[in-house]
Amino acid sequence: MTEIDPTTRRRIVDALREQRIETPSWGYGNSGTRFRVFPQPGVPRDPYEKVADAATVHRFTGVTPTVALHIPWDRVDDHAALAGYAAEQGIALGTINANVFQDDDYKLGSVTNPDPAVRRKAIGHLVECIDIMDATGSRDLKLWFSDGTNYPGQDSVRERQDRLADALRQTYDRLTGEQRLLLEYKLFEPAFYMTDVPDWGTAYAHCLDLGERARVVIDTGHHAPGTNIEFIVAFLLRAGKLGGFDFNSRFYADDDLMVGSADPFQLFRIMHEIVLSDALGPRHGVAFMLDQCHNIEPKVQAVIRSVLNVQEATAKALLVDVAALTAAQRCGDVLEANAVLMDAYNTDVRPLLREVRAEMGLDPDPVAAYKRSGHLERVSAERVGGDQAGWGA
Ligand code: AOS
Ligand code: ZN
Ligand code: ZN
Repeated sequence: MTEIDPTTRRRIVDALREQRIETPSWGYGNSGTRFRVFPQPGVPRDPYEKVADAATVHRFTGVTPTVALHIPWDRVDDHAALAGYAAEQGIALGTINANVFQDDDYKLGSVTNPDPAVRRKAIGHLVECIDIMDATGSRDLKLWFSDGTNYPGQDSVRERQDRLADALRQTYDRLTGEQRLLLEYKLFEPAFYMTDVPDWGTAYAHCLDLGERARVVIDTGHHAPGTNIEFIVAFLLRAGKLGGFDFNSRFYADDDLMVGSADPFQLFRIMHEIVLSDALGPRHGVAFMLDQCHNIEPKVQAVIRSVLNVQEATAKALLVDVAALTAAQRCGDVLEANAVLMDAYNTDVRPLLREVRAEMGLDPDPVAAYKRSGHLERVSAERVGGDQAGWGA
């Protein structure tokens, strides 16, 4: 990597300062697999303490000013009051995640269930989530459906698509102002034969039908192995339909490990497409969210680590010499084009990020600063009987 000129450096530093990453309330609670949930000391006992942990992450990173909520896991009597508490802590409530997958009624599906009464119940929950958004001031409703079938012939694929379209329409029509509907897809699990929203194409088609304020969410763990996720990013950005990401890492399926830990190069390739499309800043409407579960690692520290991983991938993407890349592409110089990209990826951006943090008045090493702060020791003493995130019950 050649020396960065001062103008480019300024542009990169400003972009990194402007970056926003949303952390998930469920990432702070106890989680696990169906084999075992290992409880950890100091985990939040209620949504207020999850918000407090998210605010702690923001104090050390400076780029995570919102926390995503999950309903019903984070249902409280007064969501406006929770939003007020978040503001006192220096953050805001972000995306509202609907949950229509943990009720006995949803065994055969929620919005695509063959029983109209179950579908009505599910749609009622989605509408309730929008009521909560009205109270919290959240912009985005994120929908992930576990709906699908386990056996060929179990239900009509086509009718389930009709039911899905109808539920999405009723939900979308309830949105007001700047509110958006973000539709997340997932290849499989818990349905193993057919999932009703299995891929970006299905999500995209439904969002296209719905209208301007419906967009697709890419959860990086929701694809078949080997899927070229950055292609999906580029396609959806070009179509104006990328609503955001659920970032996490996977080795096998929906592992929900820390983003950038399994395949940092993939994260860089994704961020490269974001930078090329000038979609990094908050005004572009792409929400960068984490969707992770920290089963064995300390949670707040793991969320901080994840944020740093996203920042490192972003800094590398911002370092790509786009003029040199374009020149190489235009004249068909395959190896030079690839070399330009790899040059940026192979640059150690940690010194640059330390400068960014110092400029922002933060400790240049957020993990070390967090460990020094004694936060984990303090909450471990204060919080007894921490809550399960909701997963792996
Ligand atoms: C499920 O696999 C999806 O990743 C959802 O995004 C997730 O369930 C939800 O947002 C919170 O757990
Ligand atoms: Zn997700
Ligand atoms: Zn997932």
